[in-house]
Amino acid sequence: MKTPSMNVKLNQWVQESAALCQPDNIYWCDGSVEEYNRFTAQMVASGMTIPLKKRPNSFLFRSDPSDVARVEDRTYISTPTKVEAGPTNNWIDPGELKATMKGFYKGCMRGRTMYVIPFSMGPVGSPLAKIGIEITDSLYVVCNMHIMTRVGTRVLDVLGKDGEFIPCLHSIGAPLEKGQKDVPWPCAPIEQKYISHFPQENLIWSYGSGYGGNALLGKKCLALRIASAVARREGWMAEHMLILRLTNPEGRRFHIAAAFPSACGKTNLAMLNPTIAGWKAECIGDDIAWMKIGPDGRLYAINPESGFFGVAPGTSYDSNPSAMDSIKANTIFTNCALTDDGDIWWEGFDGKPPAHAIDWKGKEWTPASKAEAAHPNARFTAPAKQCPVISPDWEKLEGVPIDIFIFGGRRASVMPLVHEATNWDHGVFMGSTAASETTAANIGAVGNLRRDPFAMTPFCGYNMGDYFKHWFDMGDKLGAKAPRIFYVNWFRKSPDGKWLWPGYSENSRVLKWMCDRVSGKVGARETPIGLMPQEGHLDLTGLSIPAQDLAELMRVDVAAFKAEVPDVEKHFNRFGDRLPARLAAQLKLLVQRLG
Ligand code: GTP
Ligand code: SPV
Ligand code: MN
Repeated sequence: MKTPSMNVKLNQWVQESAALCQPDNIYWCDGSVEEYNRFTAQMVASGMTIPLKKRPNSFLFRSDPSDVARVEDRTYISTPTKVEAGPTNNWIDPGELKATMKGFYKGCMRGRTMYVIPFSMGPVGSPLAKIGIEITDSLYVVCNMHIMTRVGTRVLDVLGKDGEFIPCLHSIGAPLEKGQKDVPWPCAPIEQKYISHFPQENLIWSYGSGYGGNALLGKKCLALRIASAVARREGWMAEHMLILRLTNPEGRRFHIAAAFPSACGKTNLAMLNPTIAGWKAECIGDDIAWMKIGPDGRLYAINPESGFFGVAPGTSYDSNPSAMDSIKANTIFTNCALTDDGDIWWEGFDGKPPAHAIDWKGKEWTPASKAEAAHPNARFTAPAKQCPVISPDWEKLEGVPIDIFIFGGRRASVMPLVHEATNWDHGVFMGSTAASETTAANIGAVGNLRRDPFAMTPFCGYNMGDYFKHWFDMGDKLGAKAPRIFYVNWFRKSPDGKWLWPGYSENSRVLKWMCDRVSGKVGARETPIGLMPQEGHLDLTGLSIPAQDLAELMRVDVAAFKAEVPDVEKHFNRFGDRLPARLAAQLKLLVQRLG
């Protein structure tokens, strides 16, 4: 296929990639509905996907059982020196990594088509938007990119003859020899998977996986790892944050950006359905925020994506009705169960489990089966515009002004429901020491407590010590206009393992307290770890929550916090002289306050 682009660099890179990967054909994606329909029909015909009778224009994919989530162990930040990648990233020398990967890329698209996907992260024309070009040999990736990003010819128009783009080379790593039959989900074995980033060159090379953030390169690779490195150089922020707008009964708007680790509640909070009278919520984004200081000195955020790649299990009309309404049609499902009447199902779905289904591995399933019907990291890919509570301003070119930052994670104990930072430095300390139990969003052990600063451990494209410093620099620039910072934990459990807090839509009560703090309506009580709601200020109207559960949710376990200080010290020590002195100072203050 002839190139539709006038961009010299782009055409050259496509030619070079084709020479290396040796595809049978090259296809340039135009982003049209016709193109999407043609590709899904092609995948139905080849047996790669199953059309769902119950959901118009929706499809179920089953991945290879070895390729079900991000692979942090195989993800690399390849900077010229190891120290630039820092202690939280895997590092291989760029020359060595490129040589290894070129070995794999050589001939890797034989028997397949190479698709060229021009995409924009951010609304086309936004001052914050960036253009990427993904080359891939996966049609699943092409169709997902259609939903998750803005794909097509208009991106090439913006790029013009000499515009800048971020090259993203992807291959599933499964060439087809002559006469070889394809499988439904081709991919390479784990030890051949590489998710590589070259931040100095704004370059992404991914090999061997077709799943999620490993393969949809606009998301974690571009919009977080590469963008975080660019943002630091250029003085803005790329964060693993949802964005939502809350409007109080008087009509005042608050914009909230919250960073929770993967599978810790961003999509759910982003589509919040407030249970408190008179408050309204709108969704702007559910996973990533790009933020820049505007002409008025406030911090403005855009959602660089255009779809949701959401965790399926646990999603229901009960927990997240807006997500359920977003996935009624035009949705790609991956690793969900298939019901006999042609719908999807997963653990935590509304109503009774189906008497019979086909599980995510394609095997017979009944409620008596030991195995899960859906993989814990099963996902839906749905257009953001289908969300009933999407904000009319979600594609505003200049973004929305952020009033509140929230950090958090999944912790069965220690962390109370909510506390507030006393100032920016304290807030950065809270973000930098955030900890959470690991989830199925990454291949590896689930439920291990780890430090996950700013929910960015798997996504920071440079030395995290420098990233902490960048947060201080941004705070210094924002001054009095900086967002207020809070920390939440929806996941505290009772000794017998039950959630103490009802969560989901009831989280609106906690957000209300934050907004009331920002508008000066309520005071707070000081505790050794920060500011907390005074008696009666957390609106619990209509909620019956046992007094002892509430007490536990709000308890600052001083002994437990003290016991964690050595772990925080160990965590900070990893950064050596890259740890900002202001963080060490905050730790000292905390230790003093804990007594
Ligand atoms: P990524 O897409 O991986 O970044 O995840 P996410 O942060 O968007 O998490 P998501 O909202 O998809 O939630 C992940 C899991 O946590 C789902 O199973 C939810 O049902 C569950 N969850 C979300 N919010 C709450 C909450 O307030 N309380 C409890 N107990 N569970 C929650
Ligand atoms: C996450 O793991 O934080 C996700 C899913 O949002 S993935 O796109 O696979 O990274
Ligand atoms: Mn995420």
